[in-house]
Amino acid sequence: MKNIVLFGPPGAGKGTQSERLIDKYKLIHLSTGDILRAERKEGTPLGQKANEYISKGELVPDDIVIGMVANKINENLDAKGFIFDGFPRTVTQGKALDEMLHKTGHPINKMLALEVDEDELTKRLLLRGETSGRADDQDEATIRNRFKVYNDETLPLKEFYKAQGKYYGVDGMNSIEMVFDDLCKHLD
Ligand code: B4P
Repeated sequence: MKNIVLFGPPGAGKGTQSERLIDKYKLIHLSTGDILRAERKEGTPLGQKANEYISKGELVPDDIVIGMVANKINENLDAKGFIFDGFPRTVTQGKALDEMLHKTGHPINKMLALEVDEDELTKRLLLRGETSGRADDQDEATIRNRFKVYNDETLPLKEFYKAQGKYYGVDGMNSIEMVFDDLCKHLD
């Protein structure tokens, strides 16, 4: 089993690269952002609650997200592995993920981190906001808040995985194809 965390700031290309990686390596794509947006679209209580946070660029509370991920792992215990996209986003989530995977006997192999500067990220998100309908991509102040939340709450995970010898940085400023090739080198 291959379990990979795809890491990076908002708009770094986690979703974009995950789609390609799951196609090539036949892993399960576990994107907490996608799951939360699907819940919101269906108008479930969880989706309505999540929307309060997403629309402001804040993180959805850990207990909600951790519960969703546990369900998805338990539904796919015979999978070849998972690409965790956008999860974990806090050290609490990282510790919870380690515990869940410990029970399966298949810990995280690597954290692959897409490194992109904030000007480029802002450009990408605003561009996506023109067509995606995602409110969190349309307003520059919300985008800046997402970066702040990332730096304060998510970036500490870099040290968390470094301490386990699992952190690998990849230049995410390159073209989608070049970034994909670099990620594959870490997976092959
Ligand atoms: P997410 O859905 O995880 O997404 P993201 O950070 O916005 O973007 P991603 O990095 O996947 O970017 P993408 O490939 O699409 O999170 C959304 C929100 O959900 C969070 O803010 C939070 O509120 C909530 N949430 C999710 N998970 C959570 C958790 N675990 N805990 C708490 N809250 C959580 O790329 C962006 C754009 O760039 C695309 O348009 C793409 O085409 C373009 N692009 C990608 N790579 C490129 C490249 N190499 N060159 C040029 N353009 C590129």
